Amino acid sequence: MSKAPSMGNLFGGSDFDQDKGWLNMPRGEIDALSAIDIAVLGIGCATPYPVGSYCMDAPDAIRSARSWPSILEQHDFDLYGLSPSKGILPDGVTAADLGNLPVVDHADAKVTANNRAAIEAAIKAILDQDAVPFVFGGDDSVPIPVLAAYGEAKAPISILQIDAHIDWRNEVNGENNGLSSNMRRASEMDHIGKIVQLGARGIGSARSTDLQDALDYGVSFHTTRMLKDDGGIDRALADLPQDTPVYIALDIDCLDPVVMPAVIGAAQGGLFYDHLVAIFEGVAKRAPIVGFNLVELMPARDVNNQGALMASRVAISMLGLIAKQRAGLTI
Ligand SMILES: [Mn+2]
Repeated sequence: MSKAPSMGNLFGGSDFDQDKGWLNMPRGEIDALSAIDIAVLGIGCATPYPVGSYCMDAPDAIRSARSWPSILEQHDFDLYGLSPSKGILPDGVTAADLGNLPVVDHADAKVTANNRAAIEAAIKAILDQDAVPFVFGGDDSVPIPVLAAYGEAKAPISILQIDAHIDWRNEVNGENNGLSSNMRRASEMDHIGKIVQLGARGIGSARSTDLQDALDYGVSFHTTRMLKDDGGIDRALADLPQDTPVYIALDIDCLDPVVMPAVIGAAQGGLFYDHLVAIFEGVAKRAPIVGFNLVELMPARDVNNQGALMASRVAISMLGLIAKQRAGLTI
């Protein structure tokens, strides 16, 4: 008996093929990526605060939001405009979904140390095989061990952070590696060079001393209000070193809560999808993208799957641009 198509299946639905990965990609194994350009990895948490990680189920929410069988081969107008394409990935570029790394959602110091070690080892394994790590978090503590994995071999690496919050707390209740501290920890890594941070707005966890420390380090900040000014995105990207490998750390709460309800701390006055597309394209024109994370999607707060669909769409835009770079195409 044939199964009647559901309304949900019309545009992806929720029942994608569990044997396949995000966007119906082939599944891959972390130690067997010899012919893979882009490696998708779900990492549900790294160093949660005692309240726990509220993003453990985000990777699967993103996968199931938009993963119908033919999607990778269909034309994407946001990526290719009116030039007929072979799909999101150009000829010769391959991607695989490695599934979810087994991490443990607990704030105990031994547990979080194990999480961070497992994450660092996994990302190192991906980098050693010359694939680009493409990470679905997880809360914003995930980028700390991800960035640690890059090491001196690839130095210097720039970071482009896009986030409503600057994440420069030294510690929160004794925890140094939590989601409020990722950019400060990154700034302490020898292989990290320039840090450009986009999208700060409203009142986050940052204290004035945190902002001052970041400015003293040399961070180039462009607040959401600055980005929305005429030419604001171009001015922001001009602060990113040309042709230096760049890691993109995207906290999905950079988006306005109107279009991204699925976050823990909704902050008014945020970015919209088109801003992110313009930022992504500008980066891809300027420097090779050597890694990407999308963190802080909180499915429990989602409304009509809108947040998961948005996260998936944003990630497709980044996937396509990294793929174009790997193929040597003009952005
Ligand atoms: Mn953040």
